[in-house]
Amino acid sequence: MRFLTAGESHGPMLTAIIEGFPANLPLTADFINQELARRQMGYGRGGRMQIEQDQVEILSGVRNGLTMGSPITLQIKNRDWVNWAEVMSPAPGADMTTKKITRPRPGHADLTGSIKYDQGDMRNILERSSARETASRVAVGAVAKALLKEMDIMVFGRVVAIGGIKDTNPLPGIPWEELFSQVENSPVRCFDEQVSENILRMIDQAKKEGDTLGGVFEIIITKVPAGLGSHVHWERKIDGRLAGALMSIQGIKGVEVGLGIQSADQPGSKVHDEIGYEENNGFFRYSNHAGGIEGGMSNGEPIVIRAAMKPIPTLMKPLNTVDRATKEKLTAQVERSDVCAVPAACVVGEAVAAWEIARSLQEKFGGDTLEEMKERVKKYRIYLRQV
Ligand code: EPS
Repeated sequence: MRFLTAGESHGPMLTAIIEGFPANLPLTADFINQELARRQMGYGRGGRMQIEQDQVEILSGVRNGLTMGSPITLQIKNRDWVNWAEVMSPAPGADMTTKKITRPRPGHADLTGSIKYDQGDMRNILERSSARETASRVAVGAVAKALLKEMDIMVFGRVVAIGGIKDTNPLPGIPWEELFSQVENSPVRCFDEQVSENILRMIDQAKKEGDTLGGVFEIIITKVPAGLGSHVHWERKIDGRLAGALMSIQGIKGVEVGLGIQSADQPGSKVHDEIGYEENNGFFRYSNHAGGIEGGMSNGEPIVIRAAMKPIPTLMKPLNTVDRATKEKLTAQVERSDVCAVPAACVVGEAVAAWEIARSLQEKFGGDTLEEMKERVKKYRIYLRQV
């Protein structure tokens, strides 16, 4: 299973092609659109989200609401394109001056990208490095989620910190659905209402000061059978794959699994999860410090991974920089942008994690059709309860 995305932030559209997905999976544009809408929510977004109302068009691979096994093409139109048609035109004669960028933003792909690809106009870099691209990945992740749903696997994210304001409470011992629905109702995807409110104030303050905020989100994946991924070779380790997927989201600077960095501070007796056995239910762990992954494999406990996003590099009160062409010391270019996109990144985190789980599931169980895959997963789950 693989996918490619294409498209510029202010180009006509974003496109994704998924290849290797099983046939007969129920899939509708409505289901994908719900995920796209979730990504667009979140307090702290800028003017662009008022313009876009992301809607997917399924252009191939699906017929009569079911996948056919052939490549699936997804397309999301950029509504903002009408305002950029001359600037972003692929034809010779495009307007190359009105929106030209030569003053790179510290922390952005602008400068290094423009040197690497030798582009005098850094717009040619930011158009693709923009987190607008994540809309495509959320659409792809929605397809993966549709497959996981068939196996009863749920992927969900919550924000645990923004701008240094943290929800330090452990995961509340309530049913997942309850936790998820409370998170879904928070404008910053935060479970704790008081923390949510403090974060809202913090975002308002940052906006007033022309600044931006980063934060941390947590992805929880439930009912993953033990044994996805493998210890036998580096690129098959599921923690490596999930971490790589999360790190590939724009702005992410750190990822941890379970206790993560903290596990380095404590003795083994406090870190490792003791093993239990229940007849007819199989092996389990008494705690989940490992975040559901040991030896590069899922161990049957919920997978819990966190990712840290840096503050967005486009500051309304810009930092110092050097002009690409004149080498003059100036302040960075100011573009319309967001103050905080951590809640949106959290939804993107769900999508990329869902993809990696779906991919690992398909590697273990194979199957050209949904029925084959489901049957094999069902049998394996019986084995896990009896082993
Ligand atoms: C982004 C800058 C802003 C964001 C954009 C990511 O876009 P614009 O320059 O058009 O105002 O809104 O995010 C999206 C468009 C999106 O769909 O998430 C950037 O520079 O990364």
